[in-house]
Amino acid sequence: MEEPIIERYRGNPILTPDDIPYPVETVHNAAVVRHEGRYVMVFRAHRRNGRSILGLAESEDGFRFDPRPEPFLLPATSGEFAEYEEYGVEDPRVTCVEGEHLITYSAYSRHGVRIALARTHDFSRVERVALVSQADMRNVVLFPEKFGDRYARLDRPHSEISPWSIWISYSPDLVHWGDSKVVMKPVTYHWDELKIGPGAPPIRTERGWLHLYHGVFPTMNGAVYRLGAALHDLEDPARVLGVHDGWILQPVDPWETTGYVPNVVFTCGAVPEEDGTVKIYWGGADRVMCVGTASLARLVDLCLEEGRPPY
Ligand code: M1P
Repeated sequence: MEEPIIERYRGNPILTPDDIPYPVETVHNAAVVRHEGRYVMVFRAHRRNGRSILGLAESEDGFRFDPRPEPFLLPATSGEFAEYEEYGVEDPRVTCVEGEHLITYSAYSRHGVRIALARTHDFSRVERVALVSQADMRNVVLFPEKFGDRYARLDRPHSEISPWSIWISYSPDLVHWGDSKVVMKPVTYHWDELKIGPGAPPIRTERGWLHLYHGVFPTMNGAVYRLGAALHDLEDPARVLGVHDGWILQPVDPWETTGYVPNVVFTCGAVPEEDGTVKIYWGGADRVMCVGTASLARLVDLCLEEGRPPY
């Protein structure tokens, strides 16, 4: 039998609502980064009112996480963010750029969903920077390096004419974004035909930026969320060198097929290791957190050798 592309950790799920020392119904869609020799996870959690907050957990080995006693980021109740976070904060991504950890997350309100940006140096103090998109936008991931003097991000705006595609945008200051271009689209009658969205912040490899994204297929039994891989040019990240034609992970384990939303694996973070592997983190059925390990070289090969054009 062929080796799985992602080897699931035998101890999955690695974090569940029962592990959290304050009341939550879910622990999912977490960003994970390394900070001062430890793994830091920023996760989304539903409260019993159905609205989300962000929590934080830490780990020595990337597998066993200890949650902090208090939430990390609650929806703002005053200031310019409050009006746009009224319904909750969701799906964080953390990218370390020039020594600071930048957090993008979805801010939900009666006005729709838009992206907010916050920053932290130590994961204790967190400072909101700006709302960096209009509605409706979800799933924004920053590249960990600048291109010339500009930051870059992958976006997921929504339009009825070109639904749920992945775009790229640039900024001189992290606040004002533009020069947007479409880079990848869902493919008809394919595992990611309904929608795609940026997943983990891109990882630099010798052959390109590896981007792990999610793709959605509509079935008679509801949507199925899977993970895929794409490779972007190192110098010009708007150029997609290849997209692996198949998925790299699909819901299989019981905590992926059943939960808050069934049949979902959804990534917001992956940590490259010195031995050429990458730890990929995903939410299972929007309820628990899971992790698996893959070879970076194999993921890149899949994009280049078993790839399809981006659209
Ligand atoms: O329920 C599955 C996912 O649905 C949304 O994802 P997308 O933006 O791709 O539609 C989000 O609500 C996400 O949090 C959730 O996991």
